Amino acid sequence: MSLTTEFTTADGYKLTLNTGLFINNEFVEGSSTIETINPSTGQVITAVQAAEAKEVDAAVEAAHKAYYGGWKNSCPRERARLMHKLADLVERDIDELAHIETLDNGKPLKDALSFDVPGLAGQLRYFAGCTDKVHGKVIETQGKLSYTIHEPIGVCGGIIPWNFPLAMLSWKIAPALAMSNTVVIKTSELTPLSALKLGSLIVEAGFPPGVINIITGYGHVAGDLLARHMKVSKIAFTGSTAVGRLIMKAAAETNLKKVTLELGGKSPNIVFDDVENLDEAVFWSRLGIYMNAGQVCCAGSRIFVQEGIYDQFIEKFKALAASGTVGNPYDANTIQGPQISERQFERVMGYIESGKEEGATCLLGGNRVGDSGYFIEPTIFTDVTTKMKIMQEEIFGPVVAITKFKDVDEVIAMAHDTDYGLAAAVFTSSLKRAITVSNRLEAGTVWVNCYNQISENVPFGGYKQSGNGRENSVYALDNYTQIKAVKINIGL
Ligand code: TXE
Repeated sequence: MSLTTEFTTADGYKLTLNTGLFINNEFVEGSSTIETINPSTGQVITAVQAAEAKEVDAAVEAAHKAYYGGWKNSCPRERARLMHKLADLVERDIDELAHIETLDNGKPLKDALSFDVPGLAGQLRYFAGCTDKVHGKVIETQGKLSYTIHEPIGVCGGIIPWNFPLAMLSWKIAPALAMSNTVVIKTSELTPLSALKLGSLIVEAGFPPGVINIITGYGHVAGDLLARHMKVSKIAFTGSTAVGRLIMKAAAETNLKKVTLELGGKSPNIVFDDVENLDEAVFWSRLGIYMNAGQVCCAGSRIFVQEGIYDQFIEKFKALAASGTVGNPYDANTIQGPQISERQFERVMGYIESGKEEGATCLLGGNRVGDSGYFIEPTIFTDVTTKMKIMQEEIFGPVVAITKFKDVDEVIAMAHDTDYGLAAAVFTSSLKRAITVSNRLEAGTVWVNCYNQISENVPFGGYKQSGNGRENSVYALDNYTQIKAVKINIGL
């Protein structure tokens, strides 16, 4: 059976897509298949193999064998060499990887080229540099020599979403590999293709079989099996808060594997009337909500604007939001592609309806774009109250709610009126205000005079129900190591 499919993208790029499960450095058949859809057209791209119990077991066994067969005690310099080599190959094949990402996910090709694929290479290189920089401590204790060692954990599972398939994969594999763990990644059933392509590069880079395994499958089947597997010692999840709870429960009911979660958000973006440059605040605020068609966990979906500049902000923001091209993601002018699936499209449209029903004003958009694919107009709601559904729940689409505020206390109270705490932003020209408001905000990231600026060397993660643990930066290494204390009696 062939485990590849030929495909030509809308801009004429010829692709050979891997469709097998990547286990033990080989592409293999699964127990069933899943069709993956091009969200720009609604048409099937191809069917990929899907993992069920047998294949999840095979992937975990491969990772387990690779861990005890040498990777656990591998030389840091060798791990770094392999990770840099993989990054080289990712950079070599950036066009191909970006075309696959755009095909399967719908994001503008220029975004995949400038953010997603370089992000993957960047993660690999950053964490390659960490392989030989994690040390224990010597601790003074009377009559004993005490020291600590940071050891790997073992087989690490990663369950990733569809909004940034390659980037999310890299957040899970790079720190794990650097710290001598082996991995099994379950991609989203909606976007399996780019990760499977990476499988070929993993073999070419020379990683030993079983160190990195990539499987596709349904969440409630393959994802649940991975979260419950007794030989998986740690699981990292990015996705919805509802499934995050299930992952924790699965871990609690089985081997108490370590769990890190990166979940949803309803991030506040606060614009004070002392901004130095209103156009810049509008530019960043637009990027904050409409990037990736609003399918970003830290999207600035609630904008709070101080009353002195409210009318001006609304006018400029509406004009800018209306100006971008929504459509074919391979077109260089396109700023916004489709929602990922029909289900997500319907879900976002449902939120737009609920906003209207609850009495908010739909100032811009609110409609489907075109008659094929899952495109939605950039949408703005005003006249909102904090208890409306569109102010409380993560919409995960190009929909923003804009609210007027008077002073700092009022806006902090409104900003905190949500279960989430992933990110926030403050626009102001006052250093004091930037710092004091940042300090008060309950969020894992606060951007000042910018938005959605994420890098591999700065930690990222949530307060409140947006998750636990931090990804990116040296903080992420804590998730992939366990500390052993050794105490030697030296008889003094
Ligand atoms: O997410 P799911 P969905 C939010 C966003 C979006 C909503 C629903 O609000 O509208 O979630 O999206 C796997 N055990 N985010 O339904 O289901 C699934 O296969 C184990 C925020 O697509 O959480 C996929 O690999 N795994 C977000 C992954 O979980 C399970 C990104 C995410 O899918 C599982 C995506 C189970 N029982 C959605 N059920 C972010 N934080 O960036 C599903 N999965």
